[in-house]
Amino acid sequence: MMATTTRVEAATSEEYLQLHRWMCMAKALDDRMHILVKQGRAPFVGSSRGHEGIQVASTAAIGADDWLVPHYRGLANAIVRGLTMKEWMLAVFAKAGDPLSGGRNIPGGCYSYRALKIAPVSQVVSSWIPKASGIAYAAKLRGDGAVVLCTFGDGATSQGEFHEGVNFAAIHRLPVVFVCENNSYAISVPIRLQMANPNVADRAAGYGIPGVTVDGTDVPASFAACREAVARARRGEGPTLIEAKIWRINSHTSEDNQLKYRGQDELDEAARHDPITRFTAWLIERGWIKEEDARGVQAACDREASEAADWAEQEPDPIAEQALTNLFGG
Ligand SMILES: Cc1ncc(C[n+]2csc(CCOP(=O)(O)OP(=O)(O)O)c2C)c(N)n1
Repeated sequence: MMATTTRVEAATSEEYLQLHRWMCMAKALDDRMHILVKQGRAPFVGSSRGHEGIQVASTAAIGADDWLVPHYRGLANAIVRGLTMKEWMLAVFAKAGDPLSGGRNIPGGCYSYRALKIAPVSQVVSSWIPKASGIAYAAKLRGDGAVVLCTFGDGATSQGEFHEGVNFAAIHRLPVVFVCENNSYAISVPIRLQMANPNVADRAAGYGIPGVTVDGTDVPASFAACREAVARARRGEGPTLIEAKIWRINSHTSEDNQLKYRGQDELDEAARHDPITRFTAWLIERGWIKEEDARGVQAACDREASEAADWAEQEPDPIAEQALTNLFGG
């Protein structure tokens, strides 16, 4: 049931420009966090550079009443759900007002946001996949029409929970869309040492569900594939496994130096597959944005990210006496 999606589903120029702005917001926050880490002001970045295209496409394909079960690299997913730059920076500086974890976790690593229907993010690779199927099972039992979007990396598909979660969703025809953001690496382990299949989507056949491979740096194609899978889930036809092939532009995290296992040639190639550059060119080609206006959007986002950081840094720290609040059930 392997298919390659290249068809462009009609979306309005306004929708596409909104996707572009969300991608620029994610890049601005990502770039700012790297600066803050270098300055010793922030602890850590798990970069989403290179992932923004598929992240905005998949998340824009679901609605406000649906659920997002993202992986830890899902900054652009959270932005599409409504997370603001100030909120993100409160988390980066582990401030009391951080709505993600109350300043208790590494930025983006482990959090949830109930009001935005973002289910708990975990560092335990692939542990969230059966949970996504569980949320979809609950939605089906309740008949509330909600769809669950579950995202993960290629490395996660080597874990047992991937098999258990996808298999369960397939058997019960659950309303869930699995999106594998295949950046070809699990930290330093290349995908050829993870699996013998050329495509993650090929694995879908083993569960009896459609598997779709899409170029995750192609935003219109990714959006079309995700909307189709969401519509299918909403019709009660069960899950789809979408594999978005992308390039990881930065190191796995700010604790990692990818030059130890990737050559400069490969990093240059990865930089040429920046989904923001590609999507901007696509928008310009259609006359939907001018080059200088696109640069202006990014510059405005960069300014906003910098101001959000300066603001958040001055916000109150968590109270020491409450360090264990909300961590353990009583
Ligand atoms: C169960 C488990 N094993 C190992 C790790 C260490 N670890 C953290 S991220 C990661 C790589 C995951 O790669 P992938 O799923 O491809 O996602 P990516 O980080 O590339 O987006 C590993 C092995 C972990 N957090 N959890």
